[in-house]
Amino acid sequence: MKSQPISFILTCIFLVNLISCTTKTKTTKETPKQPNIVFIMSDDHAYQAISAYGHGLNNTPNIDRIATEGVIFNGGYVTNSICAPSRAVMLTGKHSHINGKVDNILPFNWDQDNFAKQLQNSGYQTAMVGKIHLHGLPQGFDYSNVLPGQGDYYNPDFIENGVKKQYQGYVTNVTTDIALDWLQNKRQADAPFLLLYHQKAPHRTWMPEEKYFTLFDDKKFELPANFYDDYKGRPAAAKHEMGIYKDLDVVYDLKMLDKEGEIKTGYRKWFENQYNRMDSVQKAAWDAYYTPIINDFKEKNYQGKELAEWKFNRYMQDYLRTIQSVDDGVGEILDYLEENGLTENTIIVYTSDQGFYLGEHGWFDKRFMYEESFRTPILMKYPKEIKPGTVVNELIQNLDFAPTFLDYAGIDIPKDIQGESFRKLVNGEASEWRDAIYYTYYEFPGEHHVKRHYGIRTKQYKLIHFYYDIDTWELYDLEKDPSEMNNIYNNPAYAAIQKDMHQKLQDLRAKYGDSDELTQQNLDNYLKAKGLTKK
Ligand code: SGN
Ligand code: CA
Repeated sequence: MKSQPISFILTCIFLVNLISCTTKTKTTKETPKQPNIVFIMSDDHAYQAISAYGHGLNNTPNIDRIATEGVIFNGGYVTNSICAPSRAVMLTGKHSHINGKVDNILPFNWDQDNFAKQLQNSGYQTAMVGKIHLHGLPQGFDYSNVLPGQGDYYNPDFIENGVKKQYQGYVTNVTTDIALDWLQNKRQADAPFLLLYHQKAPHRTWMPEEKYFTLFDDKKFELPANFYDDYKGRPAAAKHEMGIYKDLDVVYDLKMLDKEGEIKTGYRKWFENQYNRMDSVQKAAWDAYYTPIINDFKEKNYQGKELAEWKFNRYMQDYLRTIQSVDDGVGEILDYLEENGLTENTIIVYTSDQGFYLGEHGWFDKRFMYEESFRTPILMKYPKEIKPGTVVNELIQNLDFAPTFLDYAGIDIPKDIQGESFRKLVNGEASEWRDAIYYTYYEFPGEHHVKRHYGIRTKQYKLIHFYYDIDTWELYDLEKDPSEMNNIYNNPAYAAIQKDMHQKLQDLRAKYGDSDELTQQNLDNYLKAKGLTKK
């Protein structure tokens, strides 16, 4: 090769550097670092019990911060108001009849695709911490440390990457510590990350942390207007086993475990098992708080209405106390991200696996397609893109999380995902959005006795079909009757609306690939799994 003068070589080096520099700047602009995602989910957290939703029951300053610094969704719903199915929908972006996890009983197939797998394949570091309630080793996660099944409040067992071990302490704090430890010590700092940080609380039996034993001691919670609901015109609702008065167990749910054993209830033994997980120091603190309440309860010997209202208040106190620890944990995670310069490029979502009744219709628990359990809190922040104080009222569902995260991460959304990314909606750029959402519930015959049903909700109306050992329809005008007390199905004034809602339901079932045949198949599988043959 002919030799070149030095000036020519220098010019070449300069040019190469210039080109590579320009290219570098361009590359950085075109492919920005993908956002980190912290997906916080708690279990059975009613939107009524988040102060950002304005119900005035309690104060959740840390959860509220997510809304203040980002967006709050007033139209957040689930597709199936029960734990494991809700989580399966969240992971897959597909309705229960497609992902197969239709109830808490039938198994979940981890081999199917989920959004964590997608993120992992594109270079994300992924972790799952806390409650997942889906059997088997979580797939799609580099690290998992999860509660077996429902988990326990005190000194809980966890399964770390498939290996079981017990932790000392209160479950909510243990879960937060594991999440912080992963963020600080286990993840690779040079890759974007996905952290699923999922709390067991405030799930039944609402055992509070010592720090919050006395919170709400002097508070008398106001009864919801329909606490004494008579379920007129709603035969499926009338058959429930989730009444605060009728079904909450005084010892198991309300902690009246007297040492003399004079208070005998059906679930006393179950609560003893939970109580006995505590060590002597924890038990001493527990007894110091609850013994005077137990003695007072025995002395007062409440009956009827007085007992119902005492139960309601007792329930609310412990339920809300467990939420206070959840809120503290959210604060710790937010602080960690801030202190480590991770706030700007991290999407944080707070949600629950479904809503919950706080005395509305006289109930605790969930499952029904009525608003309090169908709706779920959803709050999200992402400073890079979302304006602080944004409010979204459109109908979104847990079905939409998977495609939304993939959208933010710049990953193609697989065609078979049924949810839609709500990124554009949040940014005010969506020219159209869905006008109806679909719901299914399958766990019957089962605990709490909520009959199998499916239905749709639009902005103003809701149509529900209860089936199996009943065949009833319910229609609500949610603007006139937001508490769903007045079933207007077959009311001539709503004939046209009813017809339209039936059509919409049929269209939506077809769109999502659901049918009477599939419904029947799911029923047959359920009855078989439970060893039941007839109604
Ligand atoms: C447990 C609870 C029920 C609750 C289900 C489902 N009973 O079985 O009250 O409805 O979980 O909850 S308990 O006696 O075990 O507390 S879910 O959130 O996991 O779906
Ligand atoms: Ca739940």
